[in-house]
Amino acid sequence: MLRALPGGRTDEPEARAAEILAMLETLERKALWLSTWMIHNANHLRPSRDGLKVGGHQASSASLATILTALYLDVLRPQDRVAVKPHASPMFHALQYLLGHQSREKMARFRALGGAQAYPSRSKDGDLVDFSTGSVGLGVGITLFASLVQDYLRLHRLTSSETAPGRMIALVGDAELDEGNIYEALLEGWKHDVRNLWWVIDYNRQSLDAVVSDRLFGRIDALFEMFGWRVVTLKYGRLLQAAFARPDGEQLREWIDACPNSLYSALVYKGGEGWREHLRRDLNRFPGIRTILDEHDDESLGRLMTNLAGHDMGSVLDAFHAVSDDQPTCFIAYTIKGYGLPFAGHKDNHAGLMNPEQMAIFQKRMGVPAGREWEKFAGLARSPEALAEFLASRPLATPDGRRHRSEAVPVPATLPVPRGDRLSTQEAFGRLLGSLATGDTPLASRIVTTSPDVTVSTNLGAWVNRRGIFDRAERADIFREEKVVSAQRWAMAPQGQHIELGIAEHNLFLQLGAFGLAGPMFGARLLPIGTIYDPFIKRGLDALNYALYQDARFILVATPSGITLAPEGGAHQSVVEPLVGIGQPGLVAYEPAYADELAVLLRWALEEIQRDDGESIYFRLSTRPLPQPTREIDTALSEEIVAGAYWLREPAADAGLAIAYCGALAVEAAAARESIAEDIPGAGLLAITSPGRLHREWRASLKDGGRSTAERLLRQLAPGAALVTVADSHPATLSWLGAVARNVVLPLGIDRFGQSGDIPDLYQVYGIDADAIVDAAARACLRAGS
Ligand SMILES: Cc1ncc(C[n+]2csc(CCOP(=O)(O)OP(=O)(O)O)c2C)c(N)n1
Ligand SMILES: [Mg+2]
Repeated sequence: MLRALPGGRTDEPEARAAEILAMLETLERKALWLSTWMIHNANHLRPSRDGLKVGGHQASSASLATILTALYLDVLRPQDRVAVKPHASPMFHALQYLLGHQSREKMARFRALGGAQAYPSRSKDGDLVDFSTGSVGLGVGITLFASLVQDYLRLHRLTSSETAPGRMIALVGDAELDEGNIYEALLEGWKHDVRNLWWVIDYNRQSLDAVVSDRLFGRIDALFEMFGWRVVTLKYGRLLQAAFARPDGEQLREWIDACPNSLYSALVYKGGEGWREHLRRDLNRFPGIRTILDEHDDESLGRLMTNLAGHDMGSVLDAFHAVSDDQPTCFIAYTIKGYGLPFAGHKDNHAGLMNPEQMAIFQKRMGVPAGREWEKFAGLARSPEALAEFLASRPLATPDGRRHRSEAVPVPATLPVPRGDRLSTQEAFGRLLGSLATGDTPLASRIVTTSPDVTVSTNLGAWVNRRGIFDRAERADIFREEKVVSAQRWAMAPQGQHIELGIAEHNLFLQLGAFGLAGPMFGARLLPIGTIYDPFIKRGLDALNYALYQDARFILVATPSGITLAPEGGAHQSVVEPLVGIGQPGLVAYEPAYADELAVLLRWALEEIQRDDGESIYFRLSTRPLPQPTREIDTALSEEIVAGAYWLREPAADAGLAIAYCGALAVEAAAARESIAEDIPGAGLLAITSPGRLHREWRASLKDGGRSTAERLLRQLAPGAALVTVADSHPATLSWLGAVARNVVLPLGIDRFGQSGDIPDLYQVYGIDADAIVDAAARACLRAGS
């Protein structure tokens, strides 16, 4: 047997190897105790103020005790990055505590404000956590995209190739494999030939509700192999293997292999007596089995029958250390949910908590003296000095090298404004990126774009033609070589700066999330820009939220949008996305109308995503060409554009009406203002570039007593003036503006599914054309006057 040695060396003397194994087994025992105690303390000992169950997952943590101990205390190197199964958080924190990177106070405050988080969190738990997890499936998927980012950085020579690449590792619950995003990621990863990826499946055959189907896992290994992965199955531990090698031992193996998941789980729970009863019934005719049964008392029989390889430190270490190449590897580790705890194997144990009596028995069994529950080494067979020395020798003993700071990429003071009589914001975006692509600037070299098969239709073509598509290998553009005329040049090379994804929006957001963490995770900052059709943000919304929860920084360009996309019809016309833009933490949304606004905003966004306290940016763009204003944007105006609003037409002093619009409705809003000029002279025309930014600033001002941009602008109107708001999205996007300076608001927008049509028809049917605005203005003025 290959012995586990620090850093995977196998040439040290046997005795040393055995000592390391024993140390790891000892510390695994302590980690199991601490994780269980942490949850017990939170639920039974910490005073409750609200009567809520605090929760925590003792069984799920125990399931990964051996694997996590092996990884964190032996296998991992500083450059490796891990997504830990969310409900193994306590076990993860316990191991960090043993390594000296987590405090006792934070563990004692597990799931309390400021304490260790319920699920590992990059932003809340700090440097210990590589990838946040919580929404199952996403932590798994992002490791794949992170491996692609690592390769991208190395091939672009943005990070050193002197150290070996890190392994991107996901610890995966078996029921987590029901999440479809995992398969979307697998497929994409295969296309991009990802490397250095390990997915370790905690095959405890249980989900939250039940025992998982026996049939599923018959398929899993074949599935991974189909995608070019190596599959390593860790099924039986050394005790069971020794039993199988005895006379009639094969019968025992066959019996376990044929044992349905639910029976195996039930017997794990029942213990030795249950095993004996079933084995006697089924295998008593084999003398070798009778001998085995006679030799084992109930307790040791239970230990034998649950000796799965995922709880056998030697087997786990062997499997991990045996992988020395970069082929993606799936480890299927057979484990037991709640291993070593009284509810092991019980189908209802997912949220189960040991009661105080069970805990007292467990404490005794673990040899932990009362009052010394939080101590690192209390009750262990080894001396504290030897254990401390061992821990200090581990590759992850120092926390260095897990989080990097990277230099900011300089952004020019202005970007050239795309010119033209009529331009859409989407066209302007394509031209802005196209012109950035021509420059040999640090900025251009750090931009990376990506799109789920809508590169061309979101206008990234000019950028891609100039900067190329990323691929590990050089691949020619065959159409070009064959002299077939096309506007798109799609040569692929390791220097390419665009990642072409298949149509899976979850993958887009996981890819943006991974690119957006390149700085802190790998030490080289990238400025990611992803394009998508606006309505399909919903398709990947959880992955977007997940990327932002980790404070990944990127620019999302969503185009086309709204019913303005007219003939494409209701399935493609977005309605609620601007509300996501307002409500989504970590994201600031903009919906500019004009090319010059977008030039200001894109420049600002490239800086904002680099600021320590910055955020990611979402641009909602349109394909509708609009006549462009002739103006120079000065500093004051560009500040207002970034702040979220400015007067396109200033209101007269004490005007009784203003029309506030977003994006492409600039045309209708201006036309409506013209047509009411005679009846209501001096009405203001308020361009809203960012409802979300305005809203947030307004709310903050209510606390700090300052005056927000929205209030400053709206106070230019007469007190109680009428305000018509109009947006190609749900009316709630802007209706709140009425509360800022107590205007009488009449909100127009879309609150039904769209349909095919042209812009005049659709704007009329959905009540956002100039006539509807005029009508609304009249009604709002009446209400304001009454
Ligand atoms: C997207 C999502 N849906 C539902 C849940 C609730 N949930 C948490 S754990 C879990 C079951 C996980 O089972 P498995 O992955 O096998 O983990 P283990 O058996 O190790 O606890 C579920 C449904 C979740 N966290 N995320
Ligand atoms: Mg499970």
